[in-house]
Amino acid sequence: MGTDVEKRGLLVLLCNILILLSSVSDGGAVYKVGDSAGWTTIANVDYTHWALTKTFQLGDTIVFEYNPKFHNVMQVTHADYKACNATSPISTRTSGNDSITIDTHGHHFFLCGVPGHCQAGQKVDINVVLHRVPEEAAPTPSPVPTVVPAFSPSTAALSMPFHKFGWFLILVLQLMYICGFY
Ligand SMILES: [Cu+2]
Repeated sequence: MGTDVEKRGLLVLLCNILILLSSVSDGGAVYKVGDSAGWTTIANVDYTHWALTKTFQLGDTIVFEYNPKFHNVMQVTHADYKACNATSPISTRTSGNDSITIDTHGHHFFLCGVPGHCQAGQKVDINVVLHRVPEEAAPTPSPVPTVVPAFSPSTAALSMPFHKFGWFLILVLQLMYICGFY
């Protein structure tokens, strides 16, 4: 009986290590803004709607793909986002293929600084929430510490970007554990 308990304990430990490893090493999901249309004004993409269909998490990468002759990417404040003000951006990108890794919670506002483009809808709000709770009232500027839960992959699945292979391993290990394989 003693060895059985040891093995089960080892298994739980292994699962926890897997959870930690996958949450640390996983680069996160990659989202191309506007999907196949990319970052443009001609395709009439509703970027607000596009962003709302995604669940952004810490470590996710946002890719802006566009023709740099006609567009750019500026990260701006909420006020400048609302006003389509491109005169005082936080940062500007002009490569035509810009990858931005989101590593803080809250809203990240982007717009195209070419005159008229933001007004035409070329603006997007990337909002990273810790949990899917309504918090439209106030964006959170300070980063919220990520809590690594104890052995509970089912709840962790809702809050962590997981590598699919890591999840598969955990699932298999859990099944083996439940079925008394060990
Ligand atoms: Cu533009």
